[in-house]
Amino acid sequence: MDQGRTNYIGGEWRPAVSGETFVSVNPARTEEVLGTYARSQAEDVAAAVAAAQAAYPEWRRTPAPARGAILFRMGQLLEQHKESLARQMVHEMGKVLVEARGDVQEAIDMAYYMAAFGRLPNGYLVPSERPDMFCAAQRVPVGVVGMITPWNFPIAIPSWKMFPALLAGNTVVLKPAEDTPGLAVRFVELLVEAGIPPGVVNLVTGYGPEAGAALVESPGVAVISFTGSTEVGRLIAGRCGQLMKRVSCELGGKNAIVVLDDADLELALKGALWSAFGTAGQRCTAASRLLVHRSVKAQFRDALVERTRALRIGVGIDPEAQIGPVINREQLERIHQYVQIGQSEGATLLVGGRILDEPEFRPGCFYAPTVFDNMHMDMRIAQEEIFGPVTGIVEVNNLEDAITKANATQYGLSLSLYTRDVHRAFRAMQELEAGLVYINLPTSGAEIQLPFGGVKQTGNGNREAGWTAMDYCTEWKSIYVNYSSASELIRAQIDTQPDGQAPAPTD
Ligand code: UN1
Repeated sequence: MDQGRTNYIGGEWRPAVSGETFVSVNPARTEEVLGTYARSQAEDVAAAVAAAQAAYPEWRRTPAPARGAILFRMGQLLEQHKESLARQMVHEMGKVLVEARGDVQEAIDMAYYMAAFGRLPNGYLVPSERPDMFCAAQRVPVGVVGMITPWNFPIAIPSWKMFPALLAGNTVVLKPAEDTPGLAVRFVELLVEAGIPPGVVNLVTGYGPEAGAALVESPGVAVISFTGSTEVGRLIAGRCGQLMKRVSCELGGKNAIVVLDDADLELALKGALWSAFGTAGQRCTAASRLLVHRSVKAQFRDALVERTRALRIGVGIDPEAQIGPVINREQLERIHQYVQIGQSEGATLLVGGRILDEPEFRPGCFYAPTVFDNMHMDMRIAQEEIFGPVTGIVEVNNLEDAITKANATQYGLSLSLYTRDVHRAFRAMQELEAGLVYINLPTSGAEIQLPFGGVKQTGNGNREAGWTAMDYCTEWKSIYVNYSSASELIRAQIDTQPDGQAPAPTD
C-alpha cells in the first residue's frame, strides 16, 4: 500500500483529496511507526458516500444467497489469514496474541453466521381479514450505512456491523478508529478479494471530528452505527435525531462481577482476573467492579492481589505475556488520573496504580494491573468507565444488596453473578439491569449468535450480533396484494362483517 493511499472509494485505493496523512504507531513501542494513512475530510467522505449510493441499487437487487456467498468467502479468507491478522493486531492495537486470534475468530464466526442468513426467512406471511388477499412483511435494506468503529476490537467490531448490513443489501462507508487504520485496510482488502463489488464497501481513514462527523452529517447516509464512548455517542445520536437518521450506539459500560458467599471462589477469581485485566481492561465488557460478599471478601481480596501481582505484562507478541500495553499515551494518562481520583476519594490501593516505566516497557504505554479495596458506589471510580486495567472491590451484605449495587450505575452492559444456589441465580437473572447477564461466568466473552448490547446509557436499544443484528440496518415493508378477479373494492375495517367475518369470495 502506497503511503497514505488508504481510502477505498468506488473500488479504488486513493489518498485524501487534501493529501494530508497521519501515522499509526505500535502502542508497545511508540517509536515504531506502522504506516501512514489518509487523513480524510468531508470531501473524501462525500466521494465515499456517493460511491456507496451508486452501488446500492444493484447490490440491493443481488439475490441474498449471492451476497451471503461473498460473506462465506470472506469467512474463509479471514480463517486463512487469521494468524497474520492477529499478529498485525498485536502490533497495531497491543492486545496479546491469543486475544488477537480471538478477535479475528469473532469475525470468522460472524461471517459464516451471516452468510447462512442469505437463505433463511426474511419476513413473514400473515392471513388477511379480506378474501383473495396476500399479506406479508419483509425486511428491506435502508441504503448507505455509515460505520464508526473503535480500536479495541479492530476486526471483530467492523465485522459485527458490516456483515449483517451487507447481507441485508445495504452498502457501507467505514470510518475506523485512527489508532487502528491498518487493520481496517487489511479487512477491506480481504472483502475485495472475497468478491465485494466496487462501491459496496468504502473505507475512509481519519479522525472522528473530521471524517466521522462528516459521515454523520452526510445526507446520503441513511444509518449510523457507532461503537465508542457514551459522551461521543450522545453527540452522534443527538445529531442523528435532528437529521431523522437512524442510529445504533454501542457505548460505555461499568460492568460488575458479584461474588456471593456460596460461590466457587476459585472460579470467581479466574473470572475476575480475566474480565478485569484481559485486553488490559479495554473491553466495553471489562469488570471494573467486584461486588464481594463480606464473609468471603478477605479471602477473595488476598488471593486476587497475589494473582494480580503474578500477572505477566509485556509486548503482546511474547507468548508469556498475559497483558499488553494500553492503546496510547493519552489513555495511559487518563487511566492514571482515575487511579489518583480513586485514592483521593478514599479507596484503598492494594496493588498496581502506576505507569510502568522500567526499561523493558519503554517507550510503551503499559499500566500496572490495579486493584482497589473499599470502593463505594458513590465514588467516581465506581461510576465512570476507566477503560484500563483497574478494578475495585465493593463489599456487599446479601443478594439484594448486591443486585442494588450492581444496578447502581448509569450503564447496563454486562453483569455477572457467582453462586451455587439456583434460586439466587434465577433471581439475579430477572433483576440485573443489563443487556448481558452471566451466571458463574465473567462479564466478557460474548458469543456472536446472541444479541450484544446494553440498556440505560450503554446504548439506544439496538443490539449487534445474533439475528437481532439485522434490526439496525433494515426496515420493515408490509405488502398487500389483491388477487381477486372481481372489480370490487373491499376496505379493511369497513367492509368486513360486524362479527369480524370477511365478505364471501366473489368468484
Ligand atoms: C467490546 O469490548 O466492545 O464479550 C466488545 C466480549 C467480546 C466483545 C467485546 N466478545 O468481551
